[in-house]
Amino acid sequence: MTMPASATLSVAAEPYPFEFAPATCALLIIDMQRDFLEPGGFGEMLGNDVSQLRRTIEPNRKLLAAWRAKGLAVLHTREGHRPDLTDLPPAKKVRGRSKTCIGDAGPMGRILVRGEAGHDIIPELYPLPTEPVIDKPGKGAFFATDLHAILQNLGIKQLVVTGVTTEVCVNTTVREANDRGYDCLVPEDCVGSYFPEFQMMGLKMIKAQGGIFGWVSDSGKIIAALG
Ligand code: C5J
Repeated sequence: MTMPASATLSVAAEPYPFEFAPATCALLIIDMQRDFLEPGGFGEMLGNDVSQLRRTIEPNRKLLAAWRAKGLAVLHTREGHRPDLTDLPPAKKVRGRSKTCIGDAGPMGRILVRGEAGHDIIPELYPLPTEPVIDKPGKGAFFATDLHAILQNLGIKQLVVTGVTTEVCVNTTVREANDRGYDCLVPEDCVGSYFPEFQMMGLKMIKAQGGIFGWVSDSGKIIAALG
């Protein structure tokens, strides 16, 4: 069912209720990629506990289903680089001094390289052909991408931002979106970090100081508001 363009809904959130018009609010799902989330992927190979991210899959699946059922805008992002790595800053390539780094052979193909199995989005949240997929070379989804142009063309003013990881690509994207004039709502059960303390602080930083970067709620409250 498509929402009437004029509808305004309210979601219980922190620091105060998030008022949004569904027709001009997009669901932006950040980097739910196999290499970050799947057992045997690059994230786990680095010693991370992927269960901390995998708990976000089911809430994201339910929120995505509700968003799609209302005919609202959905966009997905993937972090990764061109196969020739010409868009990979040398500083990003060597950061971490890991033996295996971006562009090298990993458990699911070349790490964070477009077109490789590990770079793709997990099957549970796979994009529909009608949903734009933003391939981003950085942490923020607005850096070196056409995301802002697409959102403007769709008439989007507000974003529900989900995905991984809370303190890196989700936080960076919310900050970039905030500076471009978008209101951002982050459902805490739909974002994940390998590190519980970063999950908590990443969310606190968004909603602090009267919502300096945005609002925090949970998927159940958003789905209830959608009706
Ligand atoms: C994301 C990362 N997606 N942690 N990337 O957060 O490197």
